[in-house]
Amino acid sequence: MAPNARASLNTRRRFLAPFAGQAVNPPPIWLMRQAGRYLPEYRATRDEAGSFLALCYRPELAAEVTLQPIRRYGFDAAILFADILIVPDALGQEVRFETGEGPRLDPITDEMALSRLEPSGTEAKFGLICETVQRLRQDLPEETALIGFCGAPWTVATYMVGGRGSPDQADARAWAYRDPDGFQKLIDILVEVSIDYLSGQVKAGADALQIFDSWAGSLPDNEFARWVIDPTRHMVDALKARHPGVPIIGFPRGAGASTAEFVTATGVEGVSCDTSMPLCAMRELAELDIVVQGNLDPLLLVAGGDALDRRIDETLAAMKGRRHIFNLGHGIVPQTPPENVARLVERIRSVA
Ligand code: 1CP
Repeated sequence: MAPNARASLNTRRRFLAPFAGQAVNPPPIWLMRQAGRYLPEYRATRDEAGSFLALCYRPELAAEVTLQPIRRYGFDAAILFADILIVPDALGQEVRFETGEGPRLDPITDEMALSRLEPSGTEAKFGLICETVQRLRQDLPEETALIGFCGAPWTVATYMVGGRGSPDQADARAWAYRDPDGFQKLIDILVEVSIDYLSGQVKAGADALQIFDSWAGSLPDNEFARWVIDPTRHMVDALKARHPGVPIIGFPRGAGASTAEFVTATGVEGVSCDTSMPLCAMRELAELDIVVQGNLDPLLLVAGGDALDRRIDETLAAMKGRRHIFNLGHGIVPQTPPENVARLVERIRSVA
């Protein structure tokens, strides 16, 4: 039996129960960016690697930082330690992470520049990431699920075109308006390589996949359909054909009123909701026969105390009886006190 088929039948992994149709109480928990700078042991391993990308490409160290939050908190799922910008880096658009400044890439701003990309040359770098997955499947506790991931084509394209993170994704949006056929070629390349990349992660032992579309919210509805829904649907169709039974979670951050359409049109089995999604809307999304993940404000994990406890309780009450996975609405921020994460896990597991 393929490793993924065995894993998805493994009822000891509570994380997978909601995908098999079961609402579990308390809900499974994991947190976006659960490995990262808020943990002193992460900072030590990152220093040992020398740079962020070196850490991603050293399977033994990447596996170690993935395991660190599992050891501390016993989350129900681990997420592979890598980054959404591994894909452009593997395509030959070199990515640099400058300390304190975020990612930098040499921008690709028109169809001509696409010739700089080498979709057939991704194997070595994807291979290193998949080696991390393999190690993790060996080293993780049997009851902990392993999530593989990549960035959605639209969000990855915003970094490739802008050359860095930006508040409005203006460069990618402008290209998409100016020359939709040319921009489509970039999206098509990303769809194809991302399918292979995720498929490799499943073959290496990932139990579930998450597709991060962090900048989905910057597009008006017709553009959202073309650059967010269509590419995601292609990926989901291809991955389902290759790996039936491996759940896929979409994270169309900021999609708001378009989230239900995203769910029904893409065929994802789970949707991760950002912090601005009202709890009553999360409950409604759960009626679409999917798993709903989210959506605590990461800043509540910085604040801690009663404010944190109250919102945890409200979230649990709103989602009780639904197929819910507890998570944040966006990634943990570096100034989060690690003890507040412990408080969160303890409260969810005791109150629910
Ligand atoms: O050590 C460091 O200083 C690097 C900080 C860091 C970390 C810990 C970056 C740089 N990436 C990561 C890991 C990461 N990134 C994971 C690993 C697993 C985990 O969750 O524990 C994942 C899933 C991501 C995904 C990611 N990277 C997204 C999607 C989710 C989101 O946060 O919206 C995005 C947009 C990125 C790009 C990126 N990578 C790193 C930074 C600082 C950024 C954001 C850049 C920006 O927009 O300014």
